[in-house]
Amino acid sequence: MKKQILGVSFLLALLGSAPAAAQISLVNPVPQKVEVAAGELLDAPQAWSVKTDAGRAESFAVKALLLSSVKQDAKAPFTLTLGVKGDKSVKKYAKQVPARAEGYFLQITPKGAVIAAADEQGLFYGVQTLLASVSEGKLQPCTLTDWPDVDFRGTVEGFYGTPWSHKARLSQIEFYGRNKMNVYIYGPKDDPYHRDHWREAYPDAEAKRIQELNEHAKLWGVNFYWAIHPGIDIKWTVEDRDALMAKLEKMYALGIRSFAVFFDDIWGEGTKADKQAELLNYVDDHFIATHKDVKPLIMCPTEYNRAWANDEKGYLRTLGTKMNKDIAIMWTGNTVVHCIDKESMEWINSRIDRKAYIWWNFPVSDFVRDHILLGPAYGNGLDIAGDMSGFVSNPMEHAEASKISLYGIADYCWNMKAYDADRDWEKGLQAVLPANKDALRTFALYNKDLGPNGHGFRREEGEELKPLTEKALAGDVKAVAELMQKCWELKISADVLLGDKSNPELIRELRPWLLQAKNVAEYGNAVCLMNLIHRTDYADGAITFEALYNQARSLQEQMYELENSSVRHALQPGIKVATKVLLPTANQLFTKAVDKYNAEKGTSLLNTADYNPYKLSSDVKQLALLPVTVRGNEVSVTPALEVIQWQAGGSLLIECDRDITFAGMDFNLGVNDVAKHFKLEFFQNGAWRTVSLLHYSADDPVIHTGNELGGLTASKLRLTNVSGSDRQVYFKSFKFVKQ
Ligand code: 14T
Repeated sequence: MKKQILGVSFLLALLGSAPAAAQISLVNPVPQKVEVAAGELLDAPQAWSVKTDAGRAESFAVKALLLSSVKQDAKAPFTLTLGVKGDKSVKKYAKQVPARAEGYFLQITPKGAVIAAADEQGLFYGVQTLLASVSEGKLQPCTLTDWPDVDFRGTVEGFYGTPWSHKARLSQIEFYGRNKMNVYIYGPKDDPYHRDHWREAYPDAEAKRIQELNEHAKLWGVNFYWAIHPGIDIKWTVEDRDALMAKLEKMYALGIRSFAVFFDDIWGEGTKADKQAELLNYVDDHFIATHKDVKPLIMCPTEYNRAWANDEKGYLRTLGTKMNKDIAIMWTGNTVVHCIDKESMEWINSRIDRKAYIWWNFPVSDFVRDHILLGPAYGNGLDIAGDMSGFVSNPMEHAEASKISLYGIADYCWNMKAYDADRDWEKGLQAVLPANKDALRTFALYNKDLGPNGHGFRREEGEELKPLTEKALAGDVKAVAELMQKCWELKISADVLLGDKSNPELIRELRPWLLQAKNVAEYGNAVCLMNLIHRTDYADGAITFEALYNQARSLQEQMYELENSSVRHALQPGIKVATKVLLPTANQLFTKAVDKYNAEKGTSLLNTADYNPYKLSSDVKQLALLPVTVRGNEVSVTPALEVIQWQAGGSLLIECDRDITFAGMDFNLGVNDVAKHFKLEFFQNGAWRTVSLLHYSADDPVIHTGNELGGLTASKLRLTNVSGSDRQVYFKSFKFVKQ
């Protein structure tokens, strides 16, 4: 008897063969069609004899078997028959092979297994499915037919900040192969040969590394796309066109066979649709088309999201009509960071006259570097597989940690209708850290949301705590005690992870947040106890309220100090953990307990929980949420990634809770000769006092303060656009130094 399951395993559970489903559930993505044969699970074979056509044995798909712990032995009774449609070895199964690119048919019986695929890539995926399903020493007799919903699936290393290390990239590529993603677009914003110095060839050492990545990608069935970002300073001249062609040819000579050209996040000359289309058509006709083994070109437009699209000027429609139809156009959705639904796909596809290639800005965190995003990948429509030409995620600079959500994204792209973000989150955590999955899960519960950010993109975090926190805040002591338990769990998980030896790179990435989680958990503990101390059933009287109060205050300070310490990664403004529910609840409980104590005892202990001495505010929208960060004596505002629309009269205000004596200050608005348009003032003895601004040279955008700043003491400063008109500037740096 055979029973049919489509992705979900509940049917099997009902019929009493749950272990079978467990075995198939090791496979990611969820296969399109599985028929599980009745009966016992088999023990995985120790060895198998591999049968293929002679030519096929050399295929990367067959070679992938060598990584398995199952040995190859021509005499082994368990046979493994592999082939691509048309091969003699799998002739008998021709009808079973799905007529879909990258599809495969897999049959497992007690005697052996057969994989018959639509193409080599499909054969590779059949092998991956088999390897995943034997990975726990058992084998499930079954018949499986599988293919991807979306043709191109993977990631774009497209974030600002520290690019991934070579080792991290190698590991990513393997992960993509195992989880059936076939695209890795190399486009780190801070690789100079990708963007700032796009015309220049890579030095030998870098070229060699790219070559190695590309070779590695071939072994894992991943198309390595090399992206170039010429838009910042391109001139629409023959010279620049030739410079672009020459660079592409150079990359081709290194072995690269897939290419992308990005025009995002630029302004001025580079943004013209007709010029971009003309250039890319030239590249398409004279480079892509003339090299027969090159994949279709991908481009990222300047108006890459709906909020930025100017329908009247018709940038997108120009690309749609003028640019060759085989060039894919990337798209981030309704805004820069947004989930994708049917309606938004229809909107963009009708303008670009082709299916958009989705660039999903999740789990990227380059605009909220004080958070780490370990939550599930949810929110995209499950009915849009047919509306897109590809789907890539832009991940975090924390490569290992990104795998948690990438695991789910791989599944989403492959089998969209069956996608279940929460199930995949569990499986992803297991895949990333099998040795300490539970600890990682607990920790990840408090590292999902991004906090307030300019893109307005938020994630669920701590929903499961809400029933408890609401009761705790209403004075329910049992709930407070339970909340304290949660804090303990968080602290334990952080300690366990800090001691993990199974994935050192993951722990290195998580380290700032792990240390902060311990502070948050201890703080939560102290605060809960402050609310329980009067209850003899919870506290024995040995600990005083004052001691707990002092501990909580100290931890507030420690959290702040850790946030501004060298524990942080480069460019990381702070270290935020549990900011959506747990920490705000702890802060409220702190205030509540202190107020109550003050009222009872007639004391006046400080009841405020916010320890940050610096406050930034601004009526310039894009500046209002930027964190203020401290390193030693240097206080700075986190740079913005985007062009700032600084309206006439708009200002930036930084307030400190005490007086500071200034030693120096400079900032960079990315534009030459703009100092004259701004006024800098300091609040001293109840009045605003202006300090002069100057550039050291005409071609240096950095703005310095006049000598009168040195030694000046003030508690706030403000910078105002006094030019009388709106200004477009960058916000590349802003810092002052205390004495
Ligand atoms: F190319 C685009 F699709 C894209 O998303 N570009 C960048 C990307 O490199 C970055 O990682 C991502 C998240 O910060 O968003 C884009 O970067 C921005 C976004 C802005 F809204 C840069 C400037 C912006 F104003």
